[in-house]
Amino acid sequence: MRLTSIAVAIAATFAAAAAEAKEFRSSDVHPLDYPTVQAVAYMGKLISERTGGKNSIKVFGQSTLGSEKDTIEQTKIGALDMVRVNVAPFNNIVPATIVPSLPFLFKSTAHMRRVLDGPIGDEILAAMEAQGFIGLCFYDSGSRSFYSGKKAIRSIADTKGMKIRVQQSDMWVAMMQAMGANATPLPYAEVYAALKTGVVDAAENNWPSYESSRHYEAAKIYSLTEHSMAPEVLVFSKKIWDGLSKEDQAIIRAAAKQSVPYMRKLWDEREASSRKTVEAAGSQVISDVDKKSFSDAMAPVYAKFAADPKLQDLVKRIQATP
Ligand code: GTR
Repeated sequence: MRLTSIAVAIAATFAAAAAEAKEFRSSDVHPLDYPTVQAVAYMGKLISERTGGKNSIKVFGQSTLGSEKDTIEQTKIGALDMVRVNVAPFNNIVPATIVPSLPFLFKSTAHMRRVLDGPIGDEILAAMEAQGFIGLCFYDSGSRSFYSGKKAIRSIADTKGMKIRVQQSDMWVAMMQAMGANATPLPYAEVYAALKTGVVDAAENNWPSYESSRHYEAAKIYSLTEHSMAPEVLVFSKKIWDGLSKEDQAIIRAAAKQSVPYMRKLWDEREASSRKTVEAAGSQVISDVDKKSFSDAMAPVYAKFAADPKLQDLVKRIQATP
């Protein structure tokens, strides 16, 4: 009798656990070997270990679930559990995300990491909640620079009149306008064709994206303007989050934070190897760039997009961070 009731109790426990078992779906625009995708997969491994296999993550790469803008919307309504995107497509939704996207804001990779790892980073992540997103962590995205098949970009005189693809953000459009360019906002998956067919004259990105997207085949001149260090961000759907136990939430938060150093190691390696790959394939790297000609022209962008006192304060605190 006793044994039977114990067996029944055990079976019931297993059934409950199985019923609750969750495989969170996470979206990314990059291929499966890219550092952001690898980091979220690593985070999934930690979650699975810490929940005895109950919870896990499946990452869908290469925009298979949609563009960043679309997958952010899916995450908001709870059709998708998680999404890893750049902060840029969040700029129009969560104003605080504009700040780390601003041109020439961070002084170095170390500075950017110090800021985002500290209270300022946590404040920006927390600002996402009011819009339906649990901001889990930032990942590195290096510096973004221009590339074109048509000409080298050495100063702001060169961007005048160019058609340049940007991410889907009003701040990014304004940044290009301040450089005298015509901004064309496009989803990432459409950039290769846009470069090939001449819909745009140039795009801009970091080394790993320039390489893994094969944009280097269509635009061989990479000019080291390093105009923005807009980081990546990983968010969870608040709609789904609110239905999770406190314990599961804590496990997810901790695993996300722990995936950051893992990602950075992969990132540093990938930045170096991507640069080598594209140079070996014939990309020309322009390093005699007059960055000051660009940064001097950015005042109107700050004036318009960081005008809110809260954002101004964030900018000041970032600038004052050693
Ligand atoms: C990459 C970033 C993507 C996406 C892409 C783009 O560097 O990792 O999330 O923002 O740039 O330019 O659309």
